[in-house]
Amino acid sequence: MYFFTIPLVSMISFALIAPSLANALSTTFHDNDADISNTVSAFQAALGHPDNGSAPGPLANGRRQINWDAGIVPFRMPGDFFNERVTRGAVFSTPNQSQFRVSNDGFDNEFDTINATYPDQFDTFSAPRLFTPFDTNVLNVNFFVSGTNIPATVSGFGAIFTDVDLPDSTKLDFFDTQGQSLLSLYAPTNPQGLSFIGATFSTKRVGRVQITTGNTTIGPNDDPSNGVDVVVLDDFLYSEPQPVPEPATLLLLGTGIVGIGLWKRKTRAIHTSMIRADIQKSHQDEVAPCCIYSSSQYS
Ligand SMILES: [Ca+2]
Ligand SMILES: [Ca+2]
Ligand SMILES: [Ca+2]
Ligand SMILES: [Ca+2]
Repeated sequence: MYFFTIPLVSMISFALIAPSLANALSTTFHDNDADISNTVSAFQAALGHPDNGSAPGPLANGRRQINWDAGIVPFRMPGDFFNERVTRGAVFSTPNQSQFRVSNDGFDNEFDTINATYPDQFDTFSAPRLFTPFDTNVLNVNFFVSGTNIPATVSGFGAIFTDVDLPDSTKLDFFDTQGQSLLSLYAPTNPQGLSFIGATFSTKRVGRVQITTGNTTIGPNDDPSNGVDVVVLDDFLYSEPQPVPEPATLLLLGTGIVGIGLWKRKTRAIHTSMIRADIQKSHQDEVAPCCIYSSSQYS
């Protein structure tokens, strides 16, 4: 069942309003349908087609996806694996410099080497592998022009979670390049099943996404009746990472003097300058996420 929360916007079909909410107010979707694939497909369309795979960026259109399932993805995965080895423009980090883990069918199936009860709790959207931070339940996703160290932003990001038992345990926090919060989005519960949440933004660019998986590090038994909710991740989906414009170009863009065709690649130092240049403008903008997607799937 879909539940819509659309402040000041009439309640109409999710599929119809998703592409038409540019500059509109925030919209939330809670979907308890038996299958999240329709919601994921709609989110893919909102991000753009095609799936750009591991092609060097930036590309004009399309999206990137990570499903962790290829054999090349290591069991103990470095945070920069999906920009250095497989070029998809996403770099992961944690507050405590912890490692990341990818499960593996046959050995460590759904993280059963960490806790033998986990296969009874977790499910996959894309079989057979799942993903989790280790020694923490919080990770950050930063974006780069695919295959480079050029910082980038995206217009949308979504992730699939498994075994969300508690309504306030699992979320995505979206930030712009100045670290300003754009949106905090909680995952719907679905014990032993799949939950999907994602958002696209019409006027804002996302510089970082913070993912909170449950309310504990992976390791203990999942025990929501006693407040312990272990959650792990499957697929990530996000729009093509685009380079942050240079400060001078950004200011000119603000006056309409130059067009997007004049945007150039930039360095980290320029990125920092641009952030300062854009702060005043940013504070005046309304935070206006275009479309929010949320669903859960029973399996
Ligand atoms: Ca399972
Ligand atoms: Ca997978
Ligand atoms: Ca559970
Ligand atoms: Ca759980």
